[in-house]
Amino acid sequence: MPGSSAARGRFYITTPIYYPNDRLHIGHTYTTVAADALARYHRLRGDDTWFLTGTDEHGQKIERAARKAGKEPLEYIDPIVEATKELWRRLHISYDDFIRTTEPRHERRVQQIFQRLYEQGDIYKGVYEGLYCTACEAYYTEAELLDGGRCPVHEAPVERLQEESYFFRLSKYAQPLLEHIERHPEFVQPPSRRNEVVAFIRQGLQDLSVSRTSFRWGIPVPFDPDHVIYVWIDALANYITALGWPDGELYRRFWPADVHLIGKDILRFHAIIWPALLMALGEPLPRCVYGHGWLLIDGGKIGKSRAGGQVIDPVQLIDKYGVDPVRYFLLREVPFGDDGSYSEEALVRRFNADLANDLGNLAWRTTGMIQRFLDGRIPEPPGAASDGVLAAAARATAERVERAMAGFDLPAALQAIWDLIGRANKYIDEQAPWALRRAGDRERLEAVLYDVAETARVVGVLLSPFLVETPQRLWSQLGLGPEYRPASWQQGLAWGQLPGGARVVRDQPLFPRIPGDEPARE
Ligand code: ME8
Repeated sequence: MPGSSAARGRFYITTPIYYPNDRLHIGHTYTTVAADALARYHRLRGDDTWFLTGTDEHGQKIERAARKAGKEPLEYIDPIVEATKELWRRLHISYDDFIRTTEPRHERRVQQIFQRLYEQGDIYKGVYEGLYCTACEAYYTEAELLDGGRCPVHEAPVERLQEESYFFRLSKYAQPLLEHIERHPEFVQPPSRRNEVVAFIRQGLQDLSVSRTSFRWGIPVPFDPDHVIYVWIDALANYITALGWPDGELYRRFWPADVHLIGKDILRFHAIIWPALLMALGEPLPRCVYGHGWLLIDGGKIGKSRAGGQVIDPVQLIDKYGVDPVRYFLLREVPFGDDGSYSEEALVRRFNADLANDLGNLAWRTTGMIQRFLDGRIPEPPGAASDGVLAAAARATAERVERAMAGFDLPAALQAIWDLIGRANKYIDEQAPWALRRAGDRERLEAVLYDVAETARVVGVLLSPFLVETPQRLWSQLGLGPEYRPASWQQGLAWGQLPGGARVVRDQPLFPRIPGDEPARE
């Protein structure tokens, strides 16, 4: 990448592949927007980056949803997958590949994985009897169930199933997994999730049933087509089938993944079953499985089909507030890793306090003063006339953001950027350009306004991984023109690039305040 001298890294990030049994909601949007911000950040830094998302289309849950709608599975799924892609388009999700598990490129390789594990003895045939939750596509032990034999995730009754089944020798991998987690403490994050995974493995792992005969909608076991492959084996494999495992060019380039970003609901699948499968295949393990918390509404997890529960349609939120306010709210509101509440009121509060007041005002005041005091032209870079305060603050902020991003802590990165915005607003108050003007101190006036405007430009660069329209709008107000794009993160952050003489454009505030601090009326 031109302008970047830093050594290039490599970055492969994935989201879960979502079930297209119903339209996606704000919870799926949360994970995907977070992954997008991380992918954009690494791309901007010049890292060779791959961002994978997709849909998980097999299994009984999908088969039942389709049947209920009187449709064939694919006929039922296709429009939901299209709506999913449309949602990602509206949010400017910059994925490099979208995998559907019904694609031949995936099905063929899942069969190849199953075959190989069978031939080497890691998969064997037996009989399974257990308590099964269809919504989770998972068996539970008695101890894991809620009172009354109900699923701990969906709180609905589980079913007793008995079937001939193939099993994966998960038990064999308990010890190697524990050793791996010990040697690589960053493998499961955040640390609270690591403790949960370690405690679970220490109880001992049972072999896992990995085929089903009770329904047909799945990938057939290649050597025994009465069985379909368990949907979680099918689904987890997407992270390598999409790269062309075992010998595709992308596979060699990007595996192992740097991070599988997921919700904590599917942590055990990703931090236990998936690495055990990879160990059995002799493939390297992902560097990190990051299990973030849940967005809650009124204290409950948002469900696609929670009876009576509210399901928030992200498209409506984008229509009402714009794409960047929605992205910003999701990335900023909840400490990453923790659970947090979603509400439209909170979104409006963030909009008014952070976007309209802090960021919007910085741009509005800066361009306003340049207009009034300097005939609308950016002054020349001040050199020694600058006190260097904002340049130093900007440099320190970039370092804070980089540290936060290395730990996947997106809210902390945004907090750092907002501290810089706050510092610049305070600097305007302290330096009082209007007083410098009255005193006729032209040199200081120009130096102060240059530094504030340059800080706003840098804020645009820092925000580029997170927001998709605002940086350009901010830069155009500073007279940079619609074509301006920093060549890279490093190049964009170099201080003093705002060209003197450019004419500021003061058309409208970036984020007009929403009246009343309450949800706007339709
Ligand atoms: O589990 N808060 O798909 P899924 C935060 N197909 N994140 C949420 C959320 C909420 N309230 N609700 C959903 C599956 N998510 C499998 C995955 S991967 C090989 C197979 C996000 O459609 C979060 O990332 O049920 C969660 O893990 C995922 O959506 C579950 O999506």
